[in-house]
Amino acid sequence: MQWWRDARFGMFIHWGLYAATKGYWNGKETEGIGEWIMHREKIPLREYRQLATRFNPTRFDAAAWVALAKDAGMKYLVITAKHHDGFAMYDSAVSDYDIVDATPFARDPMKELAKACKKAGITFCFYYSQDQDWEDPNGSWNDWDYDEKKKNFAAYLRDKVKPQLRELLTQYGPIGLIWFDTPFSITRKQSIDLKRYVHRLQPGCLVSGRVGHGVGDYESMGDNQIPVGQVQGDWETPATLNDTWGYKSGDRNWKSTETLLHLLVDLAGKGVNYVLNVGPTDQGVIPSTSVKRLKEVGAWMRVHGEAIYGTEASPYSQTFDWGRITTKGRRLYLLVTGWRRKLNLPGLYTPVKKATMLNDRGTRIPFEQSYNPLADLHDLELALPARKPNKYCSVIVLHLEEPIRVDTTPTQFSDGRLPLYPGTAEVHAPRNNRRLSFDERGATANWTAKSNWLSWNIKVREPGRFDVQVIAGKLRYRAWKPGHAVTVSVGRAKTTGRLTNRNRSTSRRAQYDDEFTNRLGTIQIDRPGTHTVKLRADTINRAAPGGLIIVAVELVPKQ
Ligand code: H79
Repeated sequence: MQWWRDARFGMFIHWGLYAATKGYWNGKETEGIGEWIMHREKIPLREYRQLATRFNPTRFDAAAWVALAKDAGMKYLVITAKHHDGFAMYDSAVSDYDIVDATPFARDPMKELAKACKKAGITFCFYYSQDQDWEDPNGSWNDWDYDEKKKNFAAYLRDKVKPQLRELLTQYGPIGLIWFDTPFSITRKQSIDLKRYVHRLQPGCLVSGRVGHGVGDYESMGDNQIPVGQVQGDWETPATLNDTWGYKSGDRNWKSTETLLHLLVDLAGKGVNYVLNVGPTDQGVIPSTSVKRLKEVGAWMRVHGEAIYGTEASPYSQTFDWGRITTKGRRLYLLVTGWRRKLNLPGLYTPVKKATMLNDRGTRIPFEQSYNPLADLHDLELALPARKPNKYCSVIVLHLEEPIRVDTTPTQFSDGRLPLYPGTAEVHAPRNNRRLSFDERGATANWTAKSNWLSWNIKVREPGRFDVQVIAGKLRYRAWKPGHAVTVSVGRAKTTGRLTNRNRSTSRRAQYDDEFTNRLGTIQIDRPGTHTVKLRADTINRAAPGGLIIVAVELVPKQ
C-alpha cells in the first residue's frame, strides 16, 4: 500500500468506443454520463459495435498523456482496459471485440502507455469492469440484447473476466492496481476469489474496494463523493473534471482550477486519494480545457507538493473553516484556502518551534501559543501577512518540538461557528438490533429507530446564543422524502424542527450528493468550556430511502 498512500493524486482515463459518439445518438445529444450511452439508449450490440469500424485515434500519443499526468503532479494512472460496454481497449485473445482486432487503428494503446509510464516513473493501473458487461451474453445489465433469465454470471467470470485479467496482469509489466467497479451482481465469494486471482498473478497489485463486499485492499468513495469529515483507513475518491467520464463534446460543466485544488486539499487533509478523470476523444486527444486545468493544478503542486505527497491525514477529528491539515513527522502543514490575518488552531498541545511559508522558506510567520483555563482551551494564533502568497491555497509549515499531540474535541471556530459531523459523534442505541450506521461520506445511514441518538462533546470559546442548523441528506438517484423531525439540545436548552428540502446547499461537497440546510431555532450556551450537544429523532419517515440521513449539525452564532 505504501506507494499508493504516498501518491495521493492519480489520473483516471475513460477511453472507449463511446468516445466516438461524442455523447450524441441518432443526431441528438444524450443525457447522463458518456460511457453509459449504450445502456441509456439501449443501443443493440450489433449497432454499437459499428462504432469500432470508425474508431481510429491517429493522434493518440501515449508519451503526451503520461507527460500531462506527470505535469499535473499525478503519481499513478488508471485507464479503462474494459468498461461496462465490454470492449477491450487492448489486444485480447479472449475475443475479437477489442481495439486491435476490431478497429482500423489496430494498435494496442495499453502497451504504449505501460512503456511511457515506466519511463516517466508513473504507476500504471487498469480499470476493469468485472460485473457489468453489455457485450457478453452472461455479463450483467444488458437486458435489451440478452435474456436476464438465461444468464450465467459465473460462466462470464470464468470465460471472460479471469482470462482477460490474466492477459492484463501478465503482458503489461507490473500493474499498480486493478480498479474494479459496480459490484451489483457479484457474490462475496466471487469478489474474494477475484481478489485472490489478481494477487496470485501479481502479488504487488492492489485491488480497489469496488471489487465488492468490502474485500478490496482499500475503500472507494462514491463517484465524485466527498467525505463530510475525517475518515479512518485507506480511501480514494474517483472524480470528474466536468460531469462525464467518457468524452462528451457537449459537457462544458468544468470544475474550476480552484475547485479542483480545494478538493485535492480537502481530500489530502482527510487522508483520501484523489483520482481525477480525463475523457480523451476518439482522435486520442485529451480535451484542451482538461489539459489547461491540470497544468494549473500541477504548477501549484510543484511548489506545494511536500504538503500532499507522503503525508498523513489531519490528527484532528474536526475540519477547520480556514482550510485543511496534513502531517509528516514533526511537521504540520496548514493548507489555507480561506486566507485571513489571524488564523487560530485550537487544541495543539505540542510546542511549535517555528512557522514558515512552504513557498518561501525565508518567511517566518509570527505566532503565539496560549492556554485559556476558563474554556480549557489550548490555542495557537498565527499572524498572517496581508497578501496571500497563492491565490488557490497557501501552505504554512509548523515545525514542532515533539511528536504531535492534539485535543480532538471539536472546538468552536474563531468566528464562533461549529459544524459537527455524525462520524465523530457517539452513537446511543439502546436496542442494538436497529443501530444506525454510516455511509461512505460519513452521513447517518439506516437511522430508522427513534431510540437511536447522537451526542458530541464540544469546546466553546465564546458563549452566547446560537442558531442551530441541521444539514439533511438523501440517497443519490433517489427522491427526497419529507416526514422527519429532530431535536438538538445543549444542556437544558433545546430546539426542535421538521426537516425539508427547501434550502439546498451549494457547497462543493454537495455538488453530486444533495444536502439541505434546515434552520431549527436558537439555543443559549452561557459559559465557555466543554458542553454536550445531543441530536434526537422525534419523527422518522421510515419510507424515506436510507432512513433519516443527517450530514451535519451546525451551531452558528446569532448576530
Ligand atoms: O466508470 C465511471 C462510471 O461509468 C461508473 N463509475 C465511474 C468510475 C459508474 N457510473 N455509475 N455507476 C457507476 C453506478 C450506476 C448507477 C446507476 Fe444509473 C443508477 C445505474 C442506474 C441507476 C446512472 C443513473 C446510470 C444510469 C442512471
